[in-house]
Amino acid sequence: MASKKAILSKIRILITQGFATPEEAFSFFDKNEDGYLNKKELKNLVKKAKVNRMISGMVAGKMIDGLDKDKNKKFDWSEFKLAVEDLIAEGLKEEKKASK
Ligand SMILES: [Ca+2]
Ligand SMILES: [Ca+2]
Repeated sequence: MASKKAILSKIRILITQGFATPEEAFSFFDKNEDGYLNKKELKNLVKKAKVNRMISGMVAGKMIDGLDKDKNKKFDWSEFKLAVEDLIAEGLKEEKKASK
């Protein structure tokens, strides 16, 4: 099974390279336009990031468990933004390590 790091890096690449801004990614995956990414919508994002379909539901669930601050089982924009900022910061660290 793919490591957590590999999965997060795929998601980061999707958001940073597939979309001009994180806002754009958020509204793209918010299919029902309620201002939240629920587990199903997040699962779509994970699939789109080319994470193995077999584990996409689990990955989406884990993201919500770990990053859903107000525990309403879905991401609002501020939660998503924090998650993306973390992902990008993590990516920069990796790049620094790799260039040493
Ligand atoms: Ca939604
Ligand atoms: Ca939430």
